Amino acid sequence: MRFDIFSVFPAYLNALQLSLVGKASEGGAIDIAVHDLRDWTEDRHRTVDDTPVGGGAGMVMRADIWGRALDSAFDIDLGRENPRRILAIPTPAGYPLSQEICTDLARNSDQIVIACGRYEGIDGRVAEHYASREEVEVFEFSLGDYVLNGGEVAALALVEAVARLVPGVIGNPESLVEESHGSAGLLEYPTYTRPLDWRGESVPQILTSGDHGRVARWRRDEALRRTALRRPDMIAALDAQKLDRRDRAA
Ligand code: 6GU
Repeated sequence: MRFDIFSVFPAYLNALQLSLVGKASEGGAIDIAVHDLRDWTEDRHRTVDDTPVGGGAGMVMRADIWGRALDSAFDIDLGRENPRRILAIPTPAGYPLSQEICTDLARNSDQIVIACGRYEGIDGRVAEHYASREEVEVFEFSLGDYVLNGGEVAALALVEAVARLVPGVIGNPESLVEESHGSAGLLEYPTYTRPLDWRGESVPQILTSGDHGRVARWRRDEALRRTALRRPDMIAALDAQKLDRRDRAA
């Protein structure tokens, strides 16, 4: 899996050299290239934006510059026939990013090109143009209902969420199964470690009982309670067939 990230603040993406994602890219399971959008400008001031047509506040990033930059990434030979290439554009006006989408991207895509906008965003023709090219799928995505100043933080989130699901990136695939937004459709239950007493707070006694059945039931109850409180939308979306009698009582 190859990631190409375009930004006017490429240093923002230095964090990708750290931690698990950094190790995976050193080890060769994934490839990450960060590009400075200004490398595709043609004027002395390396201008990437202009005023919005029709008026309004702020500046809009120019389609001509984005087009040259993105073409350079989509021209890269990925060493296989008909690779699946994604153009991911972070925007608060995008489709909500989800674990399901990240899983699909990790398993089934060959290249994710991320176009990080700043200012009032990227000229709308860029998304339209690449959506009309049959070798590219466009995915305009949002992290949630709040506004960031640019796409860089969202790009970091997308790369980390997808890269950890690419086969061979996480050492222990078990750690992928029971987490929040996994197949159970519930938030994850709380976890604890030693010391068993800390500042007058003790670890729930059931967890030290050695009774695996009761531990599993307690965890499921906690996951349900937490999800009902924090994410009532997820409770409403639960498949009633997957709930047992104890779930309903809780
Ligand atoms: Cl993906 N981009 C920006 N600029 N703001 C956001 C976002 C993305 N997701 C939530 N807010």
